[in-house]
Amino acid sequence: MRTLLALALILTALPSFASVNEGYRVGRWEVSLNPGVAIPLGATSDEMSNSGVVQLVAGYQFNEYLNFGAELGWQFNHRWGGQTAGQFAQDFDKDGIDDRAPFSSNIHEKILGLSPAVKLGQWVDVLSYKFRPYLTMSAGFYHAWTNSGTTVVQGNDQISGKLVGPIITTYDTSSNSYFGFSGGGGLDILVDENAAVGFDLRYSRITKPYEDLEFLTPSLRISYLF
Ligand SMILES: [Ca+2]
Repeated sequence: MRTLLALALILTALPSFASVNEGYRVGRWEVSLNPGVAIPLGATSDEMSNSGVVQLVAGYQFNEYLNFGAELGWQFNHRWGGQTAGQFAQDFDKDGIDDRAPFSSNIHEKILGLSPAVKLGQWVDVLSYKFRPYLTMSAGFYHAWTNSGTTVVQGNDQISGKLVGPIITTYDTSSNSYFGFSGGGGLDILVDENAAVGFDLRYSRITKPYEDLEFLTPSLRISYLF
């Protein structure tokens, strides 16, 4: 009887021993595709629209907490437009105060980011599911492109109330590199030994010489673990 009880205990314990050694934890690679939206924040929201974004993240699971790798992010369509502030600030009526008039454009900015990335989080069991809440940080290289085109300022200035424009300004194509960083967090849910889904929310800042660009990026996460 005692032997049977011991055997039963060992058998019930086996699955949990097995789960400790399951491959999704340590010593494996994780590749994630994160489709989402890059939403301009603060002054950046005066200059450009939201853009779709796709992040490709690859990392190695060094221990139960630390995943380290690299990420590639592609913001593929921020259309310039909003209010004349930041890099578009102008004093139309020459009264010494920058005006805030509406502007639109046919210029699109595309931004590619490439950075080493660290992810900190641990898988936890909740009911019969495995979740991993995590924090993530990255810092690295960003490159921004714009097509040639025009901006058109036209409308009532928010400060003076006077009608401004139309004022048409022509821009050449541009291509520049910057330093930037991002940080945030998210949640993975294991749906298979090799697959997880979840969501990610992060803040990113690209340091330009005359101003910084700031974005909030919510995205979905689809991960393959191998
Ligand atoms: Ca003015």
